[in-house]
Amino acid sequence: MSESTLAARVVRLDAKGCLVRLDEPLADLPGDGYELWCGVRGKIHLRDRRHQKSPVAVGDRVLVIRSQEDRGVVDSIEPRRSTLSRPAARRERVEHVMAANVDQVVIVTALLDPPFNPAWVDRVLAVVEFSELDAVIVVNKMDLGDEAPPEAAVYEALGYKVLCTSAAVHTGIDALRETLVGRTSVVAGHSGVGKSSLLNAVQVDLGLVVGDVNAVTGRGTHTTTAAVWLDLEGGGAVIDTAGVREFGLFGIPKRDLAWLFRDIALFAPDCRYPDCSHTHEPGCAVQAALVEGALPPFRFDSYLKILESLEERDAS
Ligand SMILES: Nc1nc2c(ncn2[C@@H]2O[C@H](COP(=O)(O)OP(=O)(O)OP(=O)(O)O)[C@@H](O)[C@H]2O)c(=O)[nH]1
Ligand SMILES: [Mg+2]
Ligand SMILES: [Zn+2]
Repeated sequence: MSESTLAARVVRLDAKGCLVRLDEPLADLPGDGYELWCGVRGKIHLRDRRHQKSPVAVGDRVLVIRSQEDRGVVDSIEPRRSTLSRPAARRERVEHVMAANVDQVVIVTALLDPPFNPAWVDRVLAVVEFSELDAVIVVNKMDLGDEAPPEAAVYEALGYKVLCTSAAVHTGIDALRETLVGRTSVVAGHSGVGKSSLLNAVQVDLGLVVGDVNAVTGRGTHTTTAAVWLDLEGGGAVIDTAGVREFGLFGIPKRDLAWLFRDIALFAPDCRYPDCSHTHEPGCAVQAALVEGALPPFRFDSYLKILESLEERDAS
């Protein structure tokens, strides 16, 4: 056979293309013998071009063919164990797979600078639940205050792991490392919350670039631009993605939304109407729970906000 295929994983996706890391090194390959920039076979592009932004995602297991000394081509993609997706920019119905073959999403927030934003956490949680992945919530920059935000206790009560950390003074880093080792994680969080700082603290040799928080806007400066796969000592890997401003909701049907909120899902079966939207219907058990104080108002607000955005999507 003139063309032999090589097993590899997609480890970087950016404007330059797709970088794969081979399972077995090639002696005559420049660099460490493992890495090859690849194009993607036409047949893969054609298969699903209208519904997916890119045919490959970081984390994909692929078979590649070496086409030149330092170039290759992705010949096939193995079926994915899981995906984390969002709608493509300006194309709501096109899927942008941010990462493939992931176990968990580490939702990184900051206590301050930028301020803790539970509505955004709830949005990501909905996507994580829909993708059937595990979620871990990290509250970073704990050095800037004395106490975790009150919502943290709510998330813990719902069964999510919450870690309070400071990359600056190195607290909670061992617990974070323990959570990451042996699993494939996507790190999601707004620009400037300290994702790269935390990963550098977990493992010194990752050498990720740390940016400044803009003094005027209080936002980060989007230092990390590509999606990158990072191997961890002791096993497992982390996918560091560009700071996501809006964690878009891809493919979530409106009627499923309530089931993605663990607390709302607890009350919803007792609503009078099985298709209750929990917004105005009589006999709504979710509304009743809200009135009784059994459902935290911020969770219900997050639900309403997302429901509205799904309604807008469906109307467009
Ligand atoms: N006080 C304090 N500052 C921190 C902490 N962690 C990170 N920072 C600072 O916050 C700023 C942003 O940190 P990054 O690690 O670049 O943030 P990021 O989330 O990777 O940002 P993007 O790559 O833009 O998405 C830097 O100035 C860091 O020094 C922390 O625990 N406490
Ligand atoms: Mg970063
Ligand atoms: Zn209801």
